[in-house]
Amino acid sequence: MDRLLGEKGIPKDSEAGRQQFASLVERRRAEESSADTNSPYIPNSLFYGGTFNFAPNVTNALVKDNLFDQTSIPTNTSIYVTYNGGYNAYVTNNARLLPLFATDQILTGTLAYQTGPLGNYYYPTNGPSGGLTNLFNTGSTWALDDGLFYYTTTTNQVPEGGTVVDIGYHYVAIDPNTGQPYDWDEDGLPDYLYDAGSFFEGWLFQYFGRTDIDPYTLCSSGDGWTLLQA
Ligand SMILES: [Ca+2]
Ligand SMILES: [Ca+2]
Repeated sequence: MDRLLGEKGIPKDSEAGRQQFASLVERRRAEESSADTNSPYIPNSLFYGGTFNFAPNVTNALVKDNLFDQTSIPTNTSIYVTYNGGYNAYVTNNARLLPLFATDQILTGTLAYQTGPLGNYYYPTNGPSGGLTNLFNTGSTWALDDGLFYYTTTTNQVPEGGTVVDIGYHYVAIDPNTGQPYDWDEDGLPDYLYDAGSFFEGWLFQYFGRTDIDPYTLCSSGDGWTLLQA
């Protein structure tokens, strides 16, 4: 896996009870089961060729907003019944994850990826119907909710911002003026490291190194002081 994302776009290895990643898996075999007792959580990835061997054994395993570009997908429905899916895109006449979801997309055209500053799988901003441009704003939720506010799928580097998430892999958006990730508040910290322009989350990240805590709660030392006071 090339990239691990937490809910707020902050890299992390794992979270209690589930694996999660948004990845670029290029011509490789990905095995996703719940054999380690974690529930697979797989949003916004590109599986380019290769094999996606999915056998979750838990109904809350999530696979959404991914692009499977001619990926081999073994049929494992003798192992699992269903999963939290839909909003995945496939290329016509290729295997799909079972069971099928009505919200899945079948692409019928050539997938004309473009090379950009961080890789080779950007989408063109314009293109024929049935291709990559079909994936714009067709995901299952807001980009913000997937921690992708400052990420992009396109070579023009326009961040997702407040739009519906695009299906597939995202790169950190690069500010054309600086050649670096956007830093709109000019604090020297790339904005993608924290969430959606939230200065509070930026502050949490700066002082606590994480955003999933409430500094006003009591700290664990038992002295009755909050994390801020401790
Ligand atoms: Ca979008
Ligand atoms: Ca910043």
